[in-house]
Amino acid sequence: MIKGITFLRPVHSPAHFDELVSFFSALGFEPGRGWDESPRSSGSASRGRPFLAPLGNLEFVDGEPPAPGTDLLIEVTTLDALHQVARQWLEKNAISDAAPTSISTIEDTHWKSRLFTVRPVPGFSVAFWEWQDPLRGKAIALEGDLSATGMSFAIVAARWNAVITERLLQGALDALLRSGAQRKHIEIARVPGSWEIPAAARQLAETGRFSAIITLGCLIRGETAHYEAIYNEVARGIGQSQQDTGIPHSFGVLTCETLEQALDRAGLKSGNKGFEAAAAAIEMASLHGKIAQLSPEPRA
Ligand code: DLZ
Repeated sequence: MIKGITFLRPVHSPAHFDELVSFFSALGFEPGRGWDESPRSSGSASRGRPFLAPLGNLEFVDGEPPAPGTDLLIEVTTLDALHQVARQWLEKNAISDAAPTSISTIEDTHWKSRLFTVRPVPGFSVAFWEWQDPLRGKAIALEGDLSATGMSFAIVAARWNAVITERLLQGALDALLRSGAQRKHIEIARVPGSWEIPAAARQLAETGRFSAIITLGCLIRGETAHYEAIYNEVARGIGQSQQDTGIPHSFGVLTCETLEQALDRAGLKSGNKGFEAAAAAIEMASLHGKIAQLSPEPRA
């Protein structure tokens, strides 16, 4: 299964490395996990600083490329603001070198978009662009994105059947962090069993601090007296908290016949329902924000 794509950009000097890291940080890119290697027997040290984007693709072009002179294209949704930040960064950080740094004005392209190019260090050019029609390429529907950048989450995890719920928790954290959430913006609350999830979820939602609440638990019919009664109340309580507080709650409470079934859904044969619950929470938090910003007037 293809998971991600990385374009490596060796730089010409340590100074250029630092300048590029500063430039991409200033533009608001989410930093990935960097690395530093001490000198090996060859005598050279190396380091890397990745920058993450919610989406990427590898594109081969036959004929004239979309932005001649640059081989890195970054699609954005706020081109004018980005242009301003890039210009200010260049003014502050311009380094004297034989080949100058530069930034173009924003121009229309022949492919219904607007674009500018910037050379933050000599020998490295990048083009930023956005569609003229912001709905381009999208179905006319309100949809949440799967980027968790800037969002905060609370996870409520039951300790009962911990062998399962700890796996769900790891799956949920994996989904959040890989989607751009920061660990310091994730609060984890542990409760004794699934029965206690709704009360904790509601209290967390009522703080107003979280974009969404993720609930994780595991009820096993064979081991649970009044299984239906507990399950119904847990589901009702989580749903009611979501509706009363208006904060999205995702439902990651497994209801299984056997421990084996639960294990399958906690990362063995049938995916990890904790991961899925976190992905649903991200999407709903994003949709929640978009709906909140809808203009009161219908679209023309
Ligand atoms: C009591 C109980 C039982 C029998 N089974 C489960 C279960 O399968 N999964 C679960 O999350 N919790 C179970 N519990 C604990 C209750 O949810 C609750 O924590 C206790 O009854 C204390 O209120």
